[in-house]
Amino acid sequence: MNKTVFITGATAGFGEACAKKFAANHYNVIITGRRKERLEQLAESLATAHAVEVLPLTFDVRDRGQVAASISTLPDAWKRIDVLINNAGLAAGKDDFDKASLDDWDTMVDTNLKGFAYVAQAISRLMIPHKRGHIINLGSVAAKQVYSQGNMYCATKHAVDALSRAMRIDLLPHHIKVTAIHPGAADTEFSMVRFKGNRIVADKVYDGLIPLVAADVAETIFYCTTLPDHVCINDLVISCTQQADCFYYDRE
Ligand code: NDP
Ligand code: 8X3
Repeated sequence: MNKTVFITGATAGFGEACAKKFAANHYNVIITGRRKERLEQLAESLATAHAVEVLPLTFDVRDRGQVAASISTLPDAWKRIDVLINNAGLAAGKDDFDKASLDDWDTMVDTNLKGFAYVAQAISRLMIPHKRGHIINLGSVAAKQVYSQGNMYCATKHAVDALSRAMRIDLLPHHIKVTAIHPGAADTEFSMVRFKGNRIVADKVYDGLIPLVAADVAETIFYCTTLPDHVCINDLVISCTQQADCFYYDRE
């Protein structure tokens, strides 16, 4: 019988790449995000290419009513979730602390921290009766360091780091693995979202780099799920070879 993976933020970037990777490896896939059309297209292409079951669910992780309703009304056949990829998130803006937009801050806190936690709690409750499961949280190198103008984004990702450690402790008696993945610069829609569609500024992030791409991160996430039951990668930082950390790059 196929295993089941539940992926937030599957309409783009890491989430979409994970959906492809897990489907190609015979997982049934629950793909979620706000952009319904993209989810439906992805669902169709995965089901056709890999002969797996795909369930698209449209909801906004910031809305705890939507999160609860979407997860509590999963059909019974979809309630046995083996892996959660808790990935939906974003940076909104990159500004000095005194100039940053409060709306941007609210969006990041509501998505990266609160929405992240709503989903993790709801899915952990489905895993607990089975005494197994694997939660994979998307942090960032910004969960480990704070950089200029990264203020609230870095704070939300530090919170992901803290909550990953907290989940690992509280879910230990239920045999649920918790892995935090912390990527460096990866060329997805992330920078276009952060810089609100400004292509020139967005592209500068990857200037002179061969950056990570979404498939690199999906491969790594998938690898973490292939280890024996008694082995868990708790915390993993991944960057392109030209990036040492948030500050040191070897750009061409
Ligand atoms: P993308 O912008 O390519 O994808 C982000 C995904 O998150 C989209 O599918 C989007 O779906 C979803 N999302 C955003 N807001 C919400 C919301 N309110 N409700 C539901 N879904 C939402 O970014 P990445 O794939 O690069 O980023 C994925 C994660 O990885 C994020 O948590 C990000 O912080 C983190 N990360 C990214 C790095 C990078 O350099 N790219 C590096 C380190 C970490 P939709 O808009 O359809 O709702
Ligand atoms: C995304 C990577 O360096 O922009 O989390 O914070 S960075």
